[in-house]
Amino acid sequence: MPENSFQFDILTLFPGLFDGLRNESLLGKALASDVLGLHTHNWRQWTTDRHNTVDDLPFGGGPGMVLKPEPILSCLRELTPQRAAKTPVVLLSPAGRLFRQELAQEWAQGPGLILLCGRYEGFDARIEQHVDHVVSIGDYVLNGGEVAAMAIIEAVARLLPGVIGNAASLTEESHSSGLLEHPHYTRPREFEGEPVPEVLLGGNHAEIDRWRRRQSLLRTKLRRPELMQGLVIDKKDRTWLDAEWAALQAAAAPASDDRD
Ligand code: 6GU
Repeated sequence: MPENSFQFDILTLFPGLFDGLRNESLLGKALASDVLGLHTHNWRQWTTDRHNTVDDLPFGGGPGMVLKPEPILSCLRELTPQRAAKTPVVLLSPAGRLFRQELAQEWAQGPGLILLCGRYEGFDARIEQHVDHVVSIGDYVLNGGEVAAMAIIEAVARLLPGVIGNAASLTEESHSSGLLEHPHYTRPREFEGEPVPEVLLGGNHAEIDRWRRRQSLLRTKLRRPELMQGLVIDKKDRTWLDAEWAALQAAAAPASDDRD
């Protein structure tokens, strides 16, 4: 394994689900160039009974099956000595903490990640004492952790040196600054009656920067108001945002004397 490479180890009962990711352009290139390693481990191979049982009925009753702890832990114990001691072990669960960009940035410092993907109703809870993080990718339920693991792999891998060519696109994108990114436009100058905002055609970069920063603020306030909490906003930007917000409110809700 090359010194400067980042290793993903995925514990899953469905390793085939990761084949698409392996062949995808950016990630596929990074894998081929040894910047990245992606290894899947099917813990069914660590079962010891002749039916290779990975799940069992829940104590206390209820629907569904629970993933037995023994084969997962055997698999994990065989893997961890082969990895750097500080490699985080992450269990994927809709009952986890929310995965966010800051965590992607922290994990991208290396040396790798070990991701445990569940299926069925979940893992036996006693697995949790053997992991460093329990993480969810959002407030909805997936059938298993694999798609969530792929989201995390992509979010982390694209921050690694040598995976994305353009470093500026990493600092300017949504969430890296705590705000949503401003809108983008390309040709044609007019599309189905909608023109590109005039300021972007003028070549005044100070004006363009200001327009983009303000559009970021407006978009974030509209779509993700909770991200505005604790944000320090320049006084002129604040005045602009408040006026723009008031205009939008007025357009959306006609004054009461306009109504019948
Ligand atoms: Cl990490 N797993 C599952 N099964 N569902 C999820 C999730 C994870 N994150 C959001 N929904």
